[in-house]
Amino acid sequence: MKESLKERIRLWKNLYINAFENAVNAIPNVEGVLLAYNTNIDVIKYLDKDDLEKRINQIGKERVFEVIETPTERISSLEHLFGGILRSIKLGKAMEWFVESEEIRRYLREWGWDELRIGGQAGIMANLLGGVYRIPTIVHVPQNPKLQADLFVDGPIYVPIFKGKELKLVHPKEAVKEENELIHYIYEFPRGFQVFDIQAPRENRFIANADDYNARVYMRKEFREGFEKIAKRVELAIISGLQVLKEYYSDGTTYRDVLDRVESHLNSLNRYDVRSHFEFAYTANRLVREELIGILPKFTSVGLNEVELASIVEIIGDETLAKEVLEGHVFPIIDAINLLMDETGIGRIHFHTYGYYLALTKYRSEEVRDALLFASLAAAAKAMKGNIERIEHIRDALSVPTNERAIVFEEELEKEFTEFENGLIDMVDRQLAFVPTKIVTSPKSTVGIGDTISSSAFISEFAMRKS
Ligand code: 8BR
Ligand code: GLC
Repeated sequence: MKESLKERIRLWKNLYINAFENAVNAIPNVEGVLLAYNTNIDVIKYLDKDDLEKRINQIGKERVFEVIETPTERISSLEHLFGGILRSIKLGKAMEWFVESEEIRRYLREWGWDELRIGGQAGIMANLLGGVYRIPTIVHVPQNPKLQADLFVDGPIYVPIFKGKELKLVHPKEAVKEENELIHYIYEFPRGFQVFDIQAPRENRFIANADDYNARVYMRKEFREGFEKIAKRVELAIISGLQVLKEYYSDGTTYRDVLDRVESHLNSLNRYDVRSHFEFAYTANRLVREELIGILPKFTSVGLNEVELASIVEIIGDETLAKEVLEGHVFPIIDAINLLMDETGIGRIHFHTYGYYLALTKYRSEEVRDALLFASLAAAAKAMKGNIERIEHIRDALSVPTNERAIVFEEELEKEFTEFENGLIDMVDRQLAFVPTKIVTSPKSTVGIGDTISSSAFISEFAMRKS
């Protein structure tokens, strides 16, 4: 059946409204979720052209511009810092470089910020799942200083602490310690942002990471010694923060030491039948990336974007397919996620990109699509507000227009797969779900949208299938 663009948009509008109701009604069914491992403090600064140009002129524009072309990927001087920021603006790409020098860390503090937010995938998801969806949430915090604890919203958000031999769950604000402040300085810029002759092709951010704990996936004692007890208290787990691992560290340990611990956590989760999702952030080190693909069979689900999928295809597929995935066309992406499922046997793959999401599952269920639609509303709310505070903010996103460009993909999918209906395609032993997303024209900020998408889809799908 051939519908006009207008009719298709109207059909999706109805699907969106139903999905929102179904998800919101089902979410209270989730009894507990665990989020590990990376939590930090995000300080957000919205870049100002005059301020940035003045600072760059002071240290010498030429040397900064050299870094744009030959990126250092780490920061030990002001040239590296500003070169990184300008490179990110020029390419419109998200980047995260580690700050090695104490002097630069002091400079960053003095430069100041506009907003403080909880950061790290685990931290961000905790405020959403515990604070907004009101699901009992246990979150790993490598350090728990007051500045960070105060950024957790009120609600059923817990960190485990030992009282004698007993493991207790308390809100992070009730477990504050004089520990380190793990700060990530986030420099956001809008599409079209101009500095010297450089213009941002799209909105994005540069992150200067001044955090020695998450960089090594530090796990606090309660997680090292009490993990079994933690696993028993939850139905779902979302694991993130492994993207930073390096091949080896100066004290002789390697990524393998961390991954052994992660695998033992996964074994515990699987023993207690806890469904687990892995949030696959961009992992620069190829060997670590290979190892992460290697542990995917232990997970129930994985979430990724086009850059992350392409980086996986470089390993399990070939360069041509990796390139096609990056270009964002839907058919190579479908080939790539099928390949990833063949290689790892994982039961659910959630792919998200600007304009549409896909989910490939080993089971058939309309709830998979509804969960993607709900996630798209949550993403639009996050883009609009920066912080989602109430479920009503997500409802408000129903009025954001549905991306019309993705409707072209929908038509192509319909031509290719005769079975295609309401975003669902039956692929014999698998189901593919496709949804066009809501796109906010001038987002407030971009950080944390990916985490919002993956966690909202994973938990709402589970909740709806449970009810
Ligand atoms: P990553 O950080 O994992 O790339 O996730 C970002 C996701 O946020 C994109 O895949 C896209 O779906 C979504 N997104 C972005 Br970026 N800008 C958006 C906007 N203005 N409105 C809605 N979603 C957006
Ligand atoms: C990375 C960054 C962190 C940010 C998060 C958002 O983990 O280090 O600062 O909050 O991404 O997804």
